[in-house]
Amino acid sequence: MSQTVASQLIGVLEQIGVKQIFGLIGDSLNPLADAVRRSQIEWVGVRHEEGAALAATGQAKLTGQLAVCAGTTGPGSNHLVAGLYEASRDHAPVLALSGEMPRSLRGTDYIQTTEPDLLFRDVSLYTETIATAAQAPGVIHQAIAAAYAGPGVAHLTFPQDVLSAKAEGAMSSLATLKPHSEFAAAEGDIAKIVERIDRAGSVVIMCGAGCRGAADSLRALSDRLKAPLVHTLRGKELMAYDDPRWMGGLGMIGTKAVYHAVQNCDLLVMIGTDYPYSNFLPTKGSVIQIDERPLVLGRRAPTALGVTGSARPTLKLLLERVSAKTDTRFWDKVTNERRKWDEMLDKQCDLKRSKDRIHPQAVARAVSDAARRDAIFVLDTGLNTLWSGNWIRQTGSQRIIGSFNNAAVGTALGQANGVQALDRSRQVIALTGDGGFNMLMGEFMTAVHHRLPVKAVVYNNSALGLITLEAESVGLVPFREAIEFPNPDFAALARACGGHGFTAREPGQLKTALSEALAVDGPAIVDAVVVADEMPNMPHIDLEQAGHYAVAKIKEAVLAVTGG
Ligand SMILES: Cc1ncc(C[n+]2csc(CCOP(=O)(O)OP(=O)(O)O)c2C)c(N)n1
Ligand SMILES: [Mg+2]
Repeated sequence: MSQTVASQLIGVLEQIGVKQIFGLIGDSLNPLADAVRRSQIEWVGVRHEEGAALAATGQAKLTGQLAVCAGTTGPGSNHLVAGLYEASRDHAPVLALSGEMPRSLRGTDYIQTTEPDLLFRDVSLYTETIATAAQAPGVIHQAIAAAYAGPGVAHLTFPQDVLSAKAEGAMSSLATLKPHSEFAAAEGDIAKIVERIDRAGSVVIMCGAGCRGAADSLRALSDRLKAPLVHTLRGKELMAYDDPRWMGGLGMIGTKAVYHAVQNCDLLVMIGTDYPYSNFLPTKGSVIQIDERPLVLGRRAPTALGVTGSARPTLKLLLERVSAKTDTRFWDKVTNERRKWDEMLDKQCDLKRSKDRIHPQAVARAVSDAARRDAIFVLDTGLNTLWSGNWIRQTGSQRIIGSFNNAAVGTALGQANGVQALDRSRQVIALTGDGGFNMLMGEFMTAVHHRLPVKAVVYNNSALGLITLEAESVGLVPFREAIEFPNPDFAALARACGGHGFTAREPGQLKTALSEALAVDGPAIVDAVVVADEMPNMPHIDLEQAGHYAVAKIKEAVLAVTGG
């Protein structure tokens, strides 16, 4: 049988190391599925295309390698878009494939008509419709190159008749389709950084996701400069929580010790981070930023020196050059404050805090304590991000991914499925709010279907919890009818789907529910019923906001008494 465009595409993906395609089959994708059927690539059929995009994104975020998802004509592909924003915002290389009606029907307002290149324009670095077989090799190459170059999303639309057409030509440059290499900062820039570091009294090093692989150099630099290491949420996973240099995070998912360190140091060195919350960054003092992306330099804080370079090789050069510092007073102060903060965290997550109610912090800490040393945590968005982000104590060999730039609710389970599909023996734990879990609950069936032993821990507060807080923080009365909702019995749901279900309603049940869930062979849900009105910590106390809380609390109390 002669090669079709579909089999040519699948052949290319196989050769560059793609192992799975996440998708939901339909008319126009039939020729593609037929090519997958005859290949080494596994087709992972999902229940909702957003789940496919999220699964591919989860893989790409974790590995930095191209991952692939597919949706069929019109509505099928439309469903991919929301999930793809995860890849676009977190710079993960994903190739999205849309099936499309045969070319002869285009432009006639036929059923399921869309303009995929328009629809995918915003989320993609590259989007193209392949109109002829001869065009396919070049355009497929360009799409994958674009996904890696961003990194980000590339999108291709294949009309059904093009997919099944006889292939023309071949792709010649597969070897170039890979993640870009790291590069060190230029010699002149290194000299400027060294000069500023040598001149500074206290130095703080802020580490983002771009520091992956550079933990040893960061430790050495921290020791040499007596400089606390602080991190963004995406950087949290890089070192163990109990490394004395790893002082904690900056921001709402962070500590007061770190906030003070960042505000009071003489020099903040930001490496591999585009940390967006400027109000937590110094307004005075001096900032140096080192990043591979020239575009991100200096845009979040007044920055005295911006340098392009990858973290690992640049740190190695700096280590050879910076002078050692001996004064540990700043370091000691931060360490001291950090110890106090950690003690406070321990108290807040103590299961004995209440007899009959589970505080959400205790859920995060219990998951963290029970997880394997190389587990992968996938966090969802909401109040639950604060609980998971602040109370998980990472080992340094665990991974933590989430929706940290897109901040989308309902993204954890789909991403967890993709990550689990890479290695079914690795422990993957999705930590999600009940609102988030409800959104793509059907993806639990994807896990059951494909024997993906994902564990989903649901913080069940019967509410879109963060929205209560958001309303209160601007002085509004939370609109309870819009915020609260009923839940199914998640444990029963898990069992109805063919998975395992566990419930914890009281503190005494939490550890057993978790350990049983982590011990079972297949996918499981832990329904953790938590206190709904828990207040998060405010490492950065904003008095104006605190005032708004008070106003809202009073308004609420009045409503409760007067009945509105
Ligand atoms: C897709 C999406 N829809 C809506 C929002 C706005 N939003 C942010 S947090 C949140 C509440 C999430 O509720 P839940 O999953 O129950 O988590 P909780 O805050 O209760 O822990 C909402 C609706 C969003 N960020 N993403
Ligand atoms: Mg909730």
